[in-house]
Amino acid sequence: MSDLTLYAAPMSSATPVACAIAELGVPCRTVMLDLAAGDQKKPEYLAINPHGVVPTLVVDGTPLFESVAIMQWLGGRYGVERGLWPAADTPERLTALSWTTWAYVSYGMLINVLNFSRSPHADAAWHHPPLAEEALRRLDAALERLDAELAGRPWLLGEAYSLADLIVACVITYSAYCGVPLERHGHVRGWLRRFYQRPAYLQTWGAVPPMV
Ligand SMILES: N[C@@H](CCC(=O)N[C@@H](CS)C(=O)NCC(=O)O)C(=O)O
Repeated sequence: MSDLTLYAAPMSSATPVACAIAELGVPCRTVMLDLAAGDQKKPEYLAINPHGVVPTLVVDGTPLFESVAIMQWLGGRYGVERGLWPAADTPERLTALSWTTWAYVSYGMLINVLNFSRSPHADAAWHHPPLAEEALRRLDAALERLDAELAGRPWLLGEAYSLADLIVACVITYSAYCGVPLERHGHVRGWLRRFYQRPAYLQTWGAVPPMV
């Protein structure tokens, strides 16, 4: 068992990682940073994460950053023995890596474009309605592909729930908060509803989101 410390902030990119840790039931110290107060830009934190953002998971003294890398590592290290992550050298491991990285990198990039081009939290000078429209169109097409993947099976890897579901579902939930419509994607909505029943989800977020 490694010594783990998670640097986090409430309702942030660190929350899916906290949820994964709760799902796995591994002991982990949590250090809550106050982002509004700028804790993440203090020299002592920049020494473990030069990007000055949460989350960072310090594993036996070595920092690991980027949520998706942290959760994929947690899967390999603790998930296999708990039946929550596919074993190395299985086709399911490849599927898990594909969809989880897709969610954070490809789908996540489109969420960022959407947010920069229309979010009230982004500088109004960056707002660009045609770009927002195009991002929404591409996000919808991406959801259609995820919906097709989930047709005929309850979870991303088949019959069994895994951390792959947790990782992808957290990104899709965040996109819904950003205003990406899910109505057209019934398999995605059914899968999210199943995920929100997980005790680890309820323990971390406290309530089922209204959008499904
Ligand atoms: N791609 C990164 C994103 C990390 C990130 O942007 N975290 C935000 C919180 S949601 C943060 O720490 N922001 C503080 C800041 O930018 O100063 C990850 O998934 O780990």
